[in-house]
Amino acid sequence: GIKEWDYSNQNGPSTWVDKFPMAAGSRQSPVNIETGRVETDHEALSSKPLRWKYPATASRAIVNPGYCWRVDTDGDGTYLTGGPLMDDVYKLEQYHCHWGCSDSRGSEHTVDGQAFAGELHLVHWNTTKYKTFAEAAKAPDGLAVLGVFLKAGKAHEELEKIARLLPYVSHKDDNLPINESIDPSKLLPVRGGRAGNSSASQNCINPCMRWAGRIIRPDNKSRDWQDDNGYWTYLGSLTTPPCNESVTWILFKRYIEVSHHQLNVFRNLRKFPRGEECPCHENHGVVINNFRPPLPLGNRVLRECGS
Ligand code: 1SD
Ligand code: ZN
Repeated sequence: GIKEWDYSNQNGPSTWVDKFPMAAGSRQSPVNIETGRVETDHEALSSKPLRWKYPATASRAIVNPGYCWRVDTDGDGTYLTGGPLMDDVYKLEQYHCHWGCSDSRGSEHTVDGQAFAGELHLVHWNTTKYKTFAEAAKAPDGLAVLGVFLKAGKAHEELEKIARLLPYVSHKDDNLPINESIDPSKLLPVRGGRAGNSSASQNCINPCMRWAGRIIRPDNKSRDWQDDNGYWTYLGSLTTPPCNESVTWILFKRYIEVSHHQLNVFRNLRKFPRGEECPCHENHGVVINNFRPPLPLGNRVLRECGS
């Protein structure tokens, strides 16, 4: 059938606005992060650390929606709170990934104009204020997405569990229950120990208060942002249609490493359903370059936080 949207020349990001007017809004994602212009949160946007917890059993099924791989989760027992989210408690709904055709592109957000090989998104919704994910997805403070950049390098152990399942969901609409433990917190680039009971890992990033007094970073890049165990945050949108302006973005400054081979496994997923003919004129119908290019930050403030 005729696709509503995708990443091709014909139905790609520049055309989404025709069918999804929200894509033309002033609070769109992704954006380019100019590290020299980030504001340190000297107002102490929140005096609370950003905290999260995911039971090791949270990952329930792996899905191929035709434009990425996605792991649907059982939100029970998961939470993300603090930092820019203040006291509201968000639950994990799913996580998924964006990647390129080569290791030099694939992320949605860029840092000083540089793209990474991929970007992982952990999508959460505000259970303090809303009753369902769908309701939250329409609200300005409804969703929170944790973003993690992927860089080609060493193989990633937790992502390897996902890579091993992908051949079973090679085609669009394929869906496979997950019967092993795939721990979303092991996908995050945060060092440090585990706390709490053994069935769930918990972690946190210290309050923005720690940054109090360090006013806007001078426009020099002498300090390597990769050394920071912190994050950038701004208000944005879903990066796929309908591009709802409902997301508080939280992007880790540290990347995780994933091997070239693991990225190639991602690049082998198909955009078309099992049994349908391969659209061989389009890269054999494989899912590649499933990222939206950056949009203007406009009047929005991009803050950094962390310890
Ligand atoms: O691309 C995802 C999309 O697949 C869907 O999961 C949506 C949430 O309903 O989120 C976007 S994104 O903004 O997290 N990329
Ligand atoms: Zn995404």
